Amino acid sequence: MKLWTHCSVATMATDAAQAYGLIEDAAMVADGAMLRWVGPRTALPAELDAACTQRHDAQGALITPGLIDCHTHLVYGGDRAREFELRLNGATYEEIARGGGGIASTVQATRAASAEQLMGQSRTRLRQFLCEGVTTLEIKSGYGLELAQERKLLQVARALGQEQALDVRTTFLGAHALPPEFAGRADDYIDEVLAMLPRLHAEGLVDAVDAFCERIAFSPAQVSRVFEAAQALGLPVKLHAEQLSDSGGAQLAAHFAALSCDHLEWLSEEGAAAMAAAGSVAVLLPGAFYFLRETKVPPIEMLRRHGVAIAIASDCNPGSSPCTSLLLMLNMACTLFRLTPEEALAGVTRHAAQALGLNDRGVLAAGMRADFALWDVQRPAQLAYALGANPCLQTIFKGAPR
Ligand code: DI6
Ligand code: FE
Repeated sequence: MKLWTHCSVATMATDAAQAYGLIEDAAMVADGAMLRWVGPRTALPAELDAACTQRHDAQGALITPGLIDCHTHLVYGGDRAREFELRLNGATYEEIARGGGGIASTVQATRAASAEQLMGQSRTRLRQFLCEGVTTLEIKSGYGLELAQERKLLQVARALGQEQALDVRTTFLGAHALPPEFAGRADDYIDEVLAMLPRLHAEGLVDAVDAFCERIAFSPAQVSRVFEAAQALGLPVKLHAEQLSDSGGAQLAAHFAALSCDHLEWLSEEGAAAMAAAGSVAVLLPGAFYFLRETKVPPIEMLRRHGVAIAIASDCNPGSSPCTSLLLMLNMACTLFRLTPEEALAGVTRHAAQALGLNDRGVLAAGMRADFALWDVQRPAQLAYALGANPCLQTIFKGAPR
């Protein structure tokens, strides 16, 4: 067993009296990949102390759960710097999408890239997340939009999880955009998505199913067909909902007991109530809000009032959030959306785990995974406060330093 002392631990446990579940002068014991004991050092049972063969002095570091990014499109080809220029010359994200740019241009670049090229480009991005204490990261497909191409993306995502010391969760986002070969035939493309899903699932490539419900993407009726297919396979669903307009996506997703609804700038009261009843997490993406220079802030107060859990994610993607820093998202969740630093940190730990349907992480407590990060800060709020600093000293994944 391994022991860490001379640290304070933000456990993020909900039953704790202290903000952040903070324990000053804490001790943590890991047994293999799991935590055996977390508490005040003075309360550590003597026999556990004696059983620890490896002892680590954390030198006063703050320890938090390993960070969890529950919404990324990390695997893609090319970039969209040209589109960034177009937008700065007056074009809007929606106009570019309708003109065949936007997601479609990334689809073209992604299809043209080999698995090795995608792996290289995506690994570079992933390493930046790893440097900031991320131990679990979700990756969506959705830039292939045909069976072999979606398979390529999901295989690259799985391979990244295998070669790097973190957990990658994969999400099939076949219903992300209409591929050019299906122009004007969205329902036919949904048929295609329904054909892809069971095959990719049978290959062990799919942990969850997502869709983009928006006037520039798919209608609630079309998303509904995808979700029915997911449900029939026993796969959990989540939805890109109410990002640019209110299309009732949150209610639809809640009807399918979605793990999460993501974006939510235009969420209605009915949508929030439905999410609360279904236990769906609200995943907020301040990077996309910032990068698209949106002005409509997600209804935070409404989410709080309905008791909807809030997670924060990077949405790492080439078009609306070319971002590889979850720490920066913590800051933006506070400055742009007015979350408290404690809510923001819960958003990349406990609630992010919930948004992925994982109940063995996101909180530091006995029986949970020994995934945690050591930070060179005195107080947890410093993680959300700094812009562009990376105070991560070390990350422990499944009980081992990486
Ligand atoms: N919403 C987003 O913000 C990303 N996907 C989605 O459905 C953007 C994807 C892109 O522009 O490439
Ligand atoms: Fe997204």
